[in-house]
Amino acid sequence: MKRRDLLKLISLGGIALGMGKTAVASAHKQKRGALVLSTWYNQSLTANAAAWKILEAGGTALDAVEAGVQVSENDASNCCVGLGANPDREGIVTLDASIMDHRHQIGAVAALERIKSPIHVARQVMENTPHVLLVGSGAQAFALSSGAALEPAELSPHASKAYKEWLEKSKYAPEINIEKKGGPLPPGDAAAGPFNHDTIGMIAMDAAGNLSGACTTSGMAFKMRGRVGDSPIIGAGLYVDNAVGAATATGHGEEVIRSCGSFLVVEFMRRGHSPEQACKKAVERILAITPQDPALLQVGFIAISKSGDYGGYALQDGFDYGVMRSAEKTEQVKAEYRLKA
Ligand code: SD4
Repeated sequence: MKRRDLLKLISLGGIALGMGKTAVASAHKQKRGALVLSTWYNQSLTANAAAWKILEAGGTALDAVEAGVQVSENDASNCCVGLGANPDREGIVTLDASIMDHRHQIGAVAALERIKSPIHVARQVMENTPHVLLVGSGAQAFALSSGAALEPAELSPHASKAYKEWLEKSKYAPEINIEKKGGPLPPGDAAAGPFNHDTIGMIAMDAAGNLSGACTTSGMAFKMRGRVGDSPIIGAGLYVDNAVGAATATGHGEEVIRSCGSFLVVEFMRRGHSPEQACKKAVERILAITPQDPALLQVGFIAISKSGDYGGYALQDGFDYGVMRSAEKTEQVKAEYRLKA
């Protein structure tokens, strides 16, 4: 099914693929049990469904989040995840990813080129090296030595078109996520226009009650060469403390790094805040500390607590996330947000 059709079905009430309706954010109380959340409407339902297959078969949250975000990595039409994504301002696709499990094991890659699944390489860094983050050509060499293939350097058709359009002005001004202006656009195919986001961050709890998370992205479209965002930075784009909860972020990575955003969300949950409250407080921290004009920023967080509650919150309108709790119960939630007009 094309993602645009998928979106239509969702707005009609989600009759396909066992989907639920788009919900409005509220307090989400949940008894412990398998659960998966991921960012952005145009990919979260399909990614969650892949993660769910693993969770319902009794698999680990770690395996689930890896398989879940790989749906986006493998989707050549995705503007912002995997090798089909928008390039940096030199026209080169560079990918960032991180993964974290319930034992505080972490792995990440940044500025990785021509490798299909950055999240898998991040997991290999976690499991097969004494390190936690590999970057650039070293990360690529590690991926190749670990069995990955070197993929072609060509841009996908939609990325090539978007890059050519960007080159006409070559304006270096990372922009706010486009949904702000009037709600969600159709999914990120060429016709949908210049999406500048759609990082997938996914967090999950398995049947054993263990938490894990994964985050993977091409980062900000047309970024400076060498720019690394929050997604591969543990504590910023992703954090898991199995005793407390898990959180992941999307949006302007610089702000998420500045605030140690996902770590902050988990720490607010440790102090007793609900996942949504914790996400809100982290957004408010960003508002309080950013030297940037907040009207030009977007940041969204999602979180799961150890008790199985979940929530999300964003700085601006337009952030949604997907939630899946059973084969029948899969829905998209429009996150509450802080900057109201
Ligand atoms: C970054 N946080 O590299 C990522 C971008 C993003 O949806 O989330 N896009 O800053």
